[in-house]
Amino acid sequence: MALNEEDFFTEKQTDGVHLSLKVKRWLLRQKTAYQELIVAETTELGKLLALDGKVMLTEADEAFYHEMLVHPTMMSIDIPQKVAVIGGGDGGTVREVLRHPSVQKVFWVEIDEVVLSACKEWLSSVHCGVFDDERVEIVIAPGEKWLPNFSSEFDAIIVDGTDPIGPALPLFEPDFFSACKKALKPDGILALQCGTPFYFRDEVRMVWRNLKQVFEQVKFYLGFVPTYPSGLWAYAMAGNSLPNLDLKELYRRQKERGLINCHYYSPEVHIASLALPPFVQDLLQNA
Ligand code: AG3
Repeated sequence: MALNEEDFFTEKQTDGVHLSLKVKRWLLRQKTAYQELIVAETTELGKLLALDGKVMLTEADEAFYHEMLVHPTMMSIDIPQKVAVIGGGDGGTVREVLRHPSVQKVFWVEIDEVVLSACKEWLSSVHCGVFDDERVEIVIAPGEKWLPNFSSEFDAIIVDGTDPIGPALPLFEPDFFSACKKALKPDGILALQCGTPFYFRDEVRMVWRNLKQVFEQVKFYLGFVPTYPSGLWAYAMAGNSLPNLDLKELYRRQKERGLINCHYYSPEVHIASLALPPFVQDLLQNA
């Protein structure tokens, strides 16, 4: 059978660079109150979740992203107990948070109920049942409206939003970061994804500037996510004082927490991810 355009999902990563994934079966295409949602079965990368034409995850590489968003921060906290996850309607981020055995409570704050129910139905390999975990409380609300209600409450806040443009923009602005700072315990840590320093130079700079304006300490680090624009993805950790953990201490914590069988995260990768190539250093220096 000849291929036609309908057999591919295409993300326009930039005006001149598109990524196309061949689709075996379209499972869901729905306009929600906030965005257009697509779930499809691809031929090579498992199921795909896309919002507003952007790849949120494929089953093949979602762990690369979720592990790197969550573990560098969670491992940097001595005994993480109370965590807020903002966004991440597919459940992958909450799944990784719950792998740290000291966690007692996760507030999972997602703006779009339709995304939650679609992911619950179609992406069980991603959420692995976290919807029914008794430590998890789901809140349907915009993160930037919900978070300002809290003071000194959370060990970690993890923001799993879409790109720092469009509807998710409030989650990258100084007002929201100030609310995060207030809602964190004194040695709590904020983690977020910041886009790609290769294509989204201005956005990455903007996030860096806004974080530096609010937090005493900010660290950027990088990971590889094959289906995201350029593959090279930036994340940030921010707090009053971020610990510098050495390999030995990371190994100790990894063992103590039973955080084994990761696909991407390891103590070595944790430390290596903080080394920024000169082009990224330059980008941030001139932010
Ligand atoms: N959150 C960040 C996805 C950003 C990808 N950007 C893009 N494809 N242009 C993903 C949600 C996964 N839990």
